[in-house]
Amino acid sequence: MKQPVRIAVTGAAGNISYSLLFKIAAGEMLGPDQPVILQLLEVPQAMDKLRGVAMELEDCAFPLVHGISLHDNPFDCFKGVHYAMLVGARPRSKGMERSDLLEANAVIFAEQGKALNDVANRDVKALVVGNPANTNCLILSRNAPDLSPTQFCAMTRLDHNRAQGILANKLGINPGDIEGVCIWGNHSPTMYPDLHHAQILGDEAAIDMVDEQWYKEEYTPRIQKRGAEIIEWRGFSSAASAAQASLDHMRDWALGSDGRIVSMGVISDGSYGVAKGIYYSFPAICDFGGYQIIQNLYINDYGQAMMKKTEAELLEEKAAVEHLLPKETAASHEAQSTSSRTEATYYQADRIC
Ligand code: NAX
Repeated sequence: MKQPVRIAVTGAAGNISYSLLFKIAAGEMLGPDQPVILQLLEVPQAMDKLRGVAMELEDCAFPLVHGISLHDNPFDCFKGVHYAMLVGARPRSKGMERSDLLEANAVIFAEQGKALNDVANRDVKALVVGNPANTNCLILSRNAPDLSPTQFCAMTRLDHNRAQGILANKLGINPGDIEGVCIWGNHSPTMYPDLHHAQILGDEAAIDMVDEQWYKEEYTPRIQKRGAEIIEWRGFSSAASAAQASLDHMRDWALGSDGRIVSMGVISDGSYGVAKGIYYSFPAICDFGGYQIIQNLYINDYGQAMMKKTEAELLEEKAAVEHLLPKETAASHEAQSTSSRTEATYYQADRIC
């Protein structure tokens, strides 16, 4: 039996966690032979609700769960954690400007970054789900100067999965037959869902199988605004699909993506001309517990304009919280120049160009 690993989940009494925690406990994230200790964080007002969730976890009698602890303080919650799923965030309330939302979350993620820096396992992998995810991730990482910025990611896997699922439905094929879909940029309506590198069953270019007008005028805005579409129909924001995506992201990051391309919001090292130092979603391959940004994909003029637009939004968000960001460290400079290693041998770029 393997040693248990410690997994922190924040916002653990919320909607996404209500699905995510049970999947982790069932072994869907790290495998059926990996015991886990769940360290759950909530705000003080939600501790009773969290206790109820913990009771339900207990009632499932999951053999892989070797412990559950409940916290209202990140410095206690993050002690020794190997994985941190940061789901909890401050939602936008009435009358709140975008800059207020960024600042309110900056406070939360600055504290959580300091806590990870001080008490987490030195190899911790932290995934930010709570919105605005990319900029929250930047704040988190900058407040954890002893950890590498490559240990932090913002979640764009839900957008990636949506892009794959909706394309599969359009073409009448299985989502598993599609490879190479990717999301560039921010987890927001400026993101760029890119089909130009996607293939069907390894030999047909997906972009050739769809009408250009449909791709640009229906598909792209639909992926960009899918969250709002779900709210319109369901009355609540995406929860089960977000839980599944966060689990997919962490599983692939930890165990490898088996040669498949995934979308991850990672620290930009300047690849594709994207400004360094922001968390931008790139196509990546995961292996050996790390990720590599895929290099040398051909980006047409349309794609370049889309990528610039979402980059500009991230730079604006960064500017709005700049006064709250600690100075960059030598480690973060190094990560910005080394997070994508072009010598990757296990990925052949020409397969999908
Ligand atoms: P809920 O409002 O159901 O749950 C959030 C929970 O976080 C609440 O229980 C709240 O008490 C807790 N919380 C707030 N501040 C906290 C703090 N400082 N420490 C610990 N817990 C805290 O939201 P839910 O539907 O679960 O969504 C969670 C977050 O995911 C939201 O920010 C949401 O916008 C974001 N999403 C991100 C997605 C992505 O693709 N990156 C997609 C899904 C989702 O919209």
